[in-house]
Amino acid sequence: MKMVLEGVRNALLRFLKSGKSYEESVKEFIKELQKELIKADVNLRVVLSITRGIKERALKEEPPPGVSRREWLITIVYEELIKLFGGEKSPEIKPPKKPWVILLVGLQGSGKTTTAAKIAYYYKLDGYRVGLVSADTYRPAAYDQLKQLGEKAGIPVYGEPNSKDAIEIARRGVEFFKQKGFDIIIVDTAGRHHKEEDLLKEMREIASKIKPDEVMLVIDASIGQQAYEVARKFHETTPIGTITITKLDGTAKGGGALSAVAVTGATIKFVGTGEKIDELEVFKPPRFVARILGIGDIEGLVEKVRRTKIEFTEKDVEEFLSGKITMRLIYKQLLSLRKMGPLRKILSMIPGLSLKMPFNMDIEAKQAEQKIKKWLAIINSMTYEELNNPEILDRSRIRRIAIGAGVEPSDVKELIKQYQAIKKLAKQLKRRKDLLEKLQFGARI
Ligand SMILES: Nc1nc2c(ncn2[C@@H]2O[C@H](COP(=O)(O)OP(=O)(O)OP(=O)(O)O)[C@@H](O)[C@H]2O)c(=O)[nH]1
Ligand SMILES: [Mg+2]
Repeated sequence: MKMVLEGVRNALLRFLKSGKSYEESVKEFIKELQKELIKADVNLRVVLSITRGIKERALKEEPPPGVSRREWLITIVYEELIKLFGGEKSPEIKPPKKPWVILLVGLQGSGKTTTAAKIAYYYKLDGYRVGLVSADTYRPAAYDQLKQLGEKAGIPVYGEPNSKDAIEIARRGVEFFKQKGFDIIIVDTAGRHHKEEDLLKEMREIASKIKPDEVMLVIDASIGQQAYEVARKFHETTPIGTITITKLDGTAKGGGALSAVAVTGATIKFVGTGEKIDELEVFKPPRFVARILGIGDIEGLVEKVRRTKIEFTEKDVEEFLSGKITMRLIYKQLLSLRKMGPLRKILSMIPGLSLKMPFNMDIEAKQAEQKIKKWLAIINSMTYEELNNPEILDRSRIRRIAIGAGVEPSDVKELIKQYQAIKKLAKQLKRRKDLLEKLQFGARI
């Protein structure tokens, strides 16, 4: 996919390398970001609100330990851009039932026929039996166009080139494939009406006749933020289930179209990135944004920051279950507790274990937050040696750590107690795990 918003990445790189003060560079970066978003035709009000949000977070938020403020800004930009393009959610691709009927609608030339073939091909590769229906009676040789595309991809096409009744063709086409036991049926419609009302009317009639499981609106990315109005108008006529944005490869306005559609709350399912049959991608905002921000250096940084934020690796869990506990692991647990503690979730999924993590016991939410802050500061004041082997913490070390963290020695002792509790718990767990494994081993023999 050709880069929409490529400039954002360059601006970020400049920001990372800038010799100016952090505040100065943030300001400069924000200006460039605004320019880039406007160039991509993102709505001005949206541009201002998103850049204001980024600036505020950049100046106020403290990065997690081990991450510099400059690196942290990348995460902020990453997260805010994801929101701009529709959030973390991924579209549902797998049809929830069979047969699944998709009705494609959209303005003239938006790419419906091409997209119909692309989607058919996409699902065919996924192992579905897919049929195409040509219900366009306006465009000359519309049936031939779809037939040719279908032939290339090995997908059967239903059409009645001599009929003018689009609604009946659609109905019979869907019936034809249903009877043959096809999994997915895609109906291509006309965009070429003299008046827009006629188009909307036909679309409503076809929809009420064939009762599609999914109405997909196809929008050409080059209309930029006008995509908002188009999506809204179509949605008013027939509830639009999903949206595909085409020609993202050929326009600088793709950012505008994507963000405008995201604002309507509609799900962008696919994006078209070229004329060829395989130039179609499932639209996942995080992946899309990661790509805007670029591969290599920036992506690595985002990863690093994300990993600091995203709790546990498999190795951590393994270490925990093997009873090997370090302060590092506890540190991660503390960080993750701020967001629900997946380790705890993992533990709760182990059969036969209903346990409470000591960290969660009897601590009210607010107090917990304060305590977690304190504990994080304490762990930050420990040496590597102490982190890996907390047993060596004696009175003088505890005092040093307390002074470094700006807390009382009793706070440090409390953390050590928690550490010991977790360690004990891990040992019990290990015993049960060993036992479980033995039992399973025994069962296999
Ligand atoms: N570059 C590029 N071209 C595309 C893409 N999708 C469609 N096109 C081109 O856009 C033109 C119009 O595509 P169609 O699929 O015929 O559009 P349509 O909506 O069916 O048009 P009507 O049936 O006349 O309403 C064709 O030349 C396609 O090759 C895309 O993702 N990228
Ligand atoms: Mg067409």
